[in-house]
Amino acid sequence: MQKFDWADPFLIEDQLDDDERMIRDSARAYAEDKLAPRIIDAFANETTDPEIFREMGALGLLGPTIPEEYGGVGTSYVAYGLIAREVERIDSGYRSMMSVQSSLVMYPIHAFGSEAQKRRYLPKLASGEWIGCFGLTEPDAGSDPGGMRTRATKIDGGYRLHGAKTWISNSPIADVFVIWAKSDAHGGAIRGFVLEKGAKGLEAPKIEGKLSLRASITGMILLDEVEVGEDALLPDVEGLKGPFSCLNRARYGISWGALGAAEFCFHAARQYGLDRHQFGRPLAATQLFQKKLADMETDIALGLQASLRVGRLMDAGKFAPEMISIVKRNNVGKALDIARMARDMHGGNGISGEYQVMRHAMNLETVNTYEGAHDVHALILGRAITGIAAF
Ligand code: TGC
Ligand code: FAD
Repeated sequence: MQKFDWADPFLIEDQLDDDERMIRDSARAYAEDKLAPRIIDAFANETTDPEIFREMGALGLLGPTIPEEYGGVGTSYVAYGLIAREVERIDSGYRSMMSVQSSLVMYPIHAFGSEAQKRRYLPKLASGEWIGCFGLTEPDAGSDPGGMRTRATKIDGGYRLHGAKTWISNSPIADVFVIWAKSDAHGGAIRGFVLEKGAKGLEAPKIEGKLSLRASITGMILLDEVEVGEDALLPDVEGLKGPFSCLNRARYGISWGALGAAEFCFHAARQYGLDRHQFGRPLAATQLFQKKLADMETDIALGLQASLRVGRLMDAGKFAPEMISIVKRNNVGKALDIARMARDMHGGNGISGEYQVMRHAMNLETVNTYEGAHDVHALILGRAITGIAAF
């Protein structure tokens, strides 16, 4: 009989290959040695250290699925998920920085860009020398990006972009801006453009005072008649499937990442319950405490197994976006419940920065909203189940 491991109930470890374990170990060591010591201050002071991109780049953690010829390491989506899990075990904001760069900036340039765009941007994004951001959401177009107002107008030799994007991760420190806009020259279809910092009319002010994801800088992107050359257009995609294809990858990574945060909270609650005595015995000796731990372990184990399955299907080229909606929605929702529960199980200490569980709960509020809000993924699934769009 197999000995039961409370921290790995379904033996995920046995289901990984050597390369995946190696990448996971390297991400875990980096996260523990370099990210964990910074996070309490970074969250408290709302600071983002751009050096983190360089550090991640040096370890091959940025755009890891991109082929080596463009600076990536050409690894699997399972390995990408494992990286997200380790980074988000420390903080969702750090995973956000990594996943925007990888799935929302490097992926579209690789999948839809010209050879010249790939050569110009991907190696510097992979090394972290350049930081990227992804501009889809607008003040009046969040869950419904098809309602965007940003326009690209054809001019001699290129395009003029005008509009505003909001809630954009990394934008105030970004060198490279992937912008989605409705293009007059393409019958009003949504097209992707790659802009660079310093373009005349391009600004990216910081959104101050977030109570969530405070270690990951967020801003707007203001486009005031920004002129770009023909070479800024991503040539190989048209329509919403462009940005949605990027979101598929990022949402999948989030499904792993959120469980990393949940695992941190579960382990912390378990240890707290073993250490803390009330009524003459450890909290962990009470039935209510044990039930909460059992619920946490169950949701994490089921969620990890599901994300691993989706990752294997992605690697085999056999995934459907709705599979990703299931794991993004379920795993983030469960992680948020687990983080809130862990906060409660820590009593008063649960609200202190030192114990970290409340920070995870605050972060996961954002993770539950971005990349398709929890209920929006229910509607994506509802449409697939009934054939009726209820948006
Ligand atoms: P709909 O009519 O469903 O589709 C329009 C076109 O897109 C195609 N498509 C997809 N293609 C690839 N992958 C997917 N997941 C796709 N979903 C749809 C579809 O086939 C169609 O193609 P075509 O060729 O027929 O034109 O579009 P809709 O406007 O009805 O969309 C509805 C809905 C709810 C699915 C969509 O609007 C949605 O997903 N809303 C959520 C918006 C969202 O997730 N925003 C994320 C912004 S980025 C972000 O949050 C980054 S945070 C990063 C971080 O810090 O980690
Ligand atoms: P809304 O769309 O207004 O939704 C509000 C509420 O209404 C939600 O609960 C939603 O579920 C619900 N709702 C919406 N439509 C329906 C419906 N038809 N039926 C029932 N309920 C509905 N975007 C980017 O493009 N790039 C980024 O890098 C990025 N980073 C982000 C970082 C942070 C910290 C945050 C908070 C957001 C970020 N976003 C980014 C934006 C994010 O994707 C949006 O916030 C998200 O898509 C939701 O849009 P919204 O905020 O406009 O909410």
